[in-house]
Amino acid sequence: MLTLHCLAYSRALRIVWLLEELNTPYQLEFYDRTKEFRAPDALKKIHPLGKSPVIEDDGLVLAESSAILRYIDQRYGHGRHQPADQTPAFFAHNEWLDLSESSGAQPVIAAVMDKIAGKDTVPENPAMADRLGTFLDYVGARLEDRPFLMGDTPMLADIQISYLLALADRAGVLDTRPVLAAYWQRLQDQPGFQAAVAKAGPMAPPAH
Ligand SMILES: N[C@@H](CCC(=O)N[C@@H](CS)C(=O)NCC(=O)O)C(=O)O
Repeated sequence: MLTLHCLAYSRALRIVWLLEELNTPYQLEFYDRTKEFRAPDALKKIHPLGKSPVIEDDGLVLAESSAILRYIDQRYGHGRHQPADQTPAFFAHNEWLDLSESSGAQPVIAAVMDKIAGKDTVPENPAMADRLGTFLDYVGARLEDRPFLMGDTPMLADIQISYLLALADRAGVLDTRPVLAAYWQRLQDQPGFQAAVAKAGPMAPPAH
């Protein structure tokens, strides 16, 4: 059976969402954060990077949430959370799926860390604020005329970006972005999201 190594308040919630939605049997190994809000050393025994999510399945050990989502969707979901292979939509979806970790994660995490540190402006660093604005503008423009990134149905890219929206909301940066705030609400309304939070707790860290 597939094992998911899931750190509290982490990107691993994305994987729980997909597994719950596909009804795939899995074992959840749950890890609390350290006092410094880091991953415990135990995760380094599973994968050299020592981060979460990581899965083990049939001898395969896989890190990186986008790679894990693709693997699970192809192996257990017949690729139903991605557009048909080799179509323009398939490649566009790859861009949206990869965007979260490549361009979105760093400025969003900077914003939430500065918020937790009590800074007046988040993110405090102007270059990071600029990158955050570019990322959120791009996602917001995409959602002007569709409920989810690829149209009417949530796909892997929506599951992937949900973690960033949880953090952006926690940082308060959705307060002035109604299109993104409404999208974040639609994601939270998904049964897979709700099942994931019920199993593994919230995505964003608590307020104190
Ligand atoms: N790009 C990786 C990032 C993995 C990552 O940084 N995970 C965080 C949790 S959200 C982590 O394990 N942090 C603990 C630490 O670095 O000590 C992915 O998408 O899976």
